[in-house]
Amino acid sequence: MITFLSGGTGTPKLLRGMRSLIPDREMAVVVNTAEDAWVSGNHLSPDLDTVMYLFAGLADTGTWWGIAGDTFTTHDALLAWGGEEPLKIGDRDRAVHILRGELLRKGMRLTEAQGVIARRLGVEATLLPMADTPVATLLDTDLGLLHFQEYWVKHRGSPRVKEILRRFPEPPKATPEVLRAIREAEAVIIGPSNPVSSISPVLECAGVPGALGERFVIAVSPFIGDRPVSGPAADLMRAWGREPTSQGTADLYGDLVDLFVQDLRDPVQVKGAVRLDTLMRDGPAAEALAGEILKLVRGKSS
Ligand code: GDP
Ligand code: FO1
Repeated sequence: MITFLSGGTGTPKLLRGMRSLIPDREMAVVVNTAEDAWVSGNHLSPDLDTVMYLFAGLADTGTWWGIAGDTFTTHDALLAWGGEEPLKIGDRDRAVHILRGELLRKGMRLTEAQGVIARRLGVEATLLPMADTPVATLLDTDLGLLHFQEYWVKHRGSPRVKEILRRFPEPPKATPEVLRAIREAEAVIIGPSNPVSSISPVLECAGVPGALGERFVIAVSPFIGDRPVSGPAADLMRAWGREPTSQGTADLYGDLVDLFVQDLRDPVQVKGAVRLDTLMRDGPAAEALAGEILKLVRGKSS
C-alpha cells in the first residue's frame, strides 16, 4: 500500500495519474480537514470530498471541487430568496454534506462517517480525514480574521495575510486509522499540495511526525519555477515565514522527507532533490509523473 498526504487540488491530480497504474485498494489517502466548515447547516469538507469524488469517478477535474455536471438549483433558490452562501454548493455535493452532517450529529466520528459515504459511492481506496476533531485555518488579514474559505472564496484571496492561525477545541491527534495507514505503507507520498493550508495541518496532528519518521517519505513540490500552479500558496508561505519556493517547501518539511521532488523548471536546485516534470496539465501528464514517482518508491524504499 502507498499512503498519500493530500489537500484538494495538487495531490488529487497526482492520484488521478496513480489510478491508471495501481489499484485503488492499494492506496490510502490522509486528507486535510482544516478547511472544513458547517455551511447552510451541513458539513462541508472540500478536500475529503474532492478525493472521494475522484475515486468515485465523479470529480470535476476542471475546477477540482464539487461533482462534475452537478446542478445548483438549491444554491440558486437560496440566493434568490435572500439567503447567503458564498460557496456555490452543487445539489448532489450538498447531498453528501447533508449525509455527513447527519452522521456526525448522530455521534459518528468523522472517519466513520466519511467511510460510510465513501463505501456508498463505491470508493475502494482508503480515505481518511487527518483527525476526528475539528481544526480551522484562520487568516489574520487587513480585513480582520477570516476563515480560509472566506479569504479564498468570498474575498478571492485578495486580503493581505499577516498571520496564519490554527484554531481547534482540542489539539488534533492522528486517528488510529491514519497511524495504521502510515505505518503499513510501503512509502508515504506528500503530494504537491499547499504546504501551509493542506499539508502542515496533517503534519501538526499528534502522532503523524513520529509515524512518518519510520517510513520512506517522498514529497513533491507544489511550486513550479518558483510559482504555485494555482491557489494562495505563495502568500501563505510568506505569512508563515517561509520562502514561497520549492526550497522553502523542502525547508518546511525538513527531516520528515527522505526524497524531495522538484520541477525541471525550478531556477534553484534543492540539495539532493530529484528533478521531474511535475506539471500535471492533463491525465496523461499526471500518469507520467505518477510513473516516475513509483519508480522512486520501488527503487529506494526497500
Ligand atoms: P487545495 O486544497 O485546493 O488548496 O489544494 P491542494 O493544497 O491539494 O493543492 C494546491 C497546490 O497544488 C497549489 O499550491 C498548486 O501549486 C499545486 N498544484 C496544482 N496543480 C499542480 C501541478 O500540476 N503540479 C504541481 N507540482 N503542483 C500543482
Ligand atoms: N471554490 C471557489 O473558488 N468557489 C466556489 O464557489 C467553491 C464552491 C465549493 C463547493 C464545495 C466544495 O467542496 C468546494 C468548493 N470550492 C469553491 C473550493 C474551495 O472550498 C477551496 O478551493 C478549497 O477549500 C481549497 O481546498
